[in-house]
Amino acid sequence: MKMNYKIVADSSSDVLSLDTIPFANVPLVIHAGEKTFVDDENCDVEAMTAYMLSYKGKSSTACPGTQDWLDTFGDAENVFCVTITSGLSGSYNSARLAGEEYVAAHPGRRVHVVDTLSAGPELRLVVEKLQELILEGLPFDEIVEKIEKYHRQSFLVFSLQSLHNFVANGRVSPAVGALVGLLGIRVVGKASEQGTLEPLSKARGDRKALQELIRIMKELGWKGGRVRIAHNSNEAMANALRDALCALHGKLDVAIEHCRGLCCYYAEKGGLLVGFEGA
Ligand code: X90
Repeated sequence: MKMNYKIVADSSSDVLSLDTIPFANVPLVIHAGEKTFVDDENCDVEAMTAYMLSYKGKSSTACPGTQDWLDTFGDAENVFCVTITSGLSGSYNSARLAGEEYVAAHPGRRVHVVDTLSAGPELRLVVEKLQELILEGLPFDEIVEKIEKYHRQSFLVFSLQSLHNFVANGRVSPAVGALVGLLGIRVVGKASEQGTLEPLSKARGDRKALQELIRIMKELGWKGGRVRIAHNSNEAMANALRDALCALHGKLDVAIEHCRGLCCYYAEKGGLLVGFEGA
């Protein structure tokens, strides 16, 4: 029964393609002065980073609109959308409206939108899980039930060296932003249940931040489940986390990647995002 399924995720997922199921990425965009970076497969993340370093003016981001989502559905009978947190972005709302329009125009077709209340590698986990459930041949409603349960038991933790772009775009309070003003200080935290940034502690240096991340992961029920790590120019920290987790649990399903445009912009240089299966 895996007839005509499609998975569509916004670009905060850092997922560009899938091998087995039709997939589309809906880009968010990053505006900086005269420049617009569309966070799709053509986004030159290195060039964007270099430009941002030299650019001192205001910058901002924008989520996809309803039509952007609609345009990706094609003629799929069953669509699963995976969005960045509705707590910080309008992407979920656009996807929901697109779903309503699509179903109204094509009775019998189905769209389910997952508001991950998260960003980055937690979306990748959800996309990969959806792929698995579809390949198992489960009916649509059962996949909906399973994926909603799954994302409530998966989590996102982060270590960030700067919250400048979060503050500049009004997505965290200046008080929270001030946590990481000092050189060498990282704010370590998680995506809250409302899908906002929840700082949990401060750490000096990546090594201390890693200890904090692992402590929080255990608190959230990590016992050797899948881990997806995304970083902005900090492969060393990503590798160190992978090695530490493997030392705790032996054989692990873990993958590391560099963030794409949107996550790079908000995670900023040195930032690390960790999506994982907890309890
Ligand atoms: O609609 C828009 O313009 C996009 C706004 C996105 C704001 C959040 C981006 C998060 C990227 C960085 C750190 C992880 C914190 C996640 C808290 C849920 C990832």
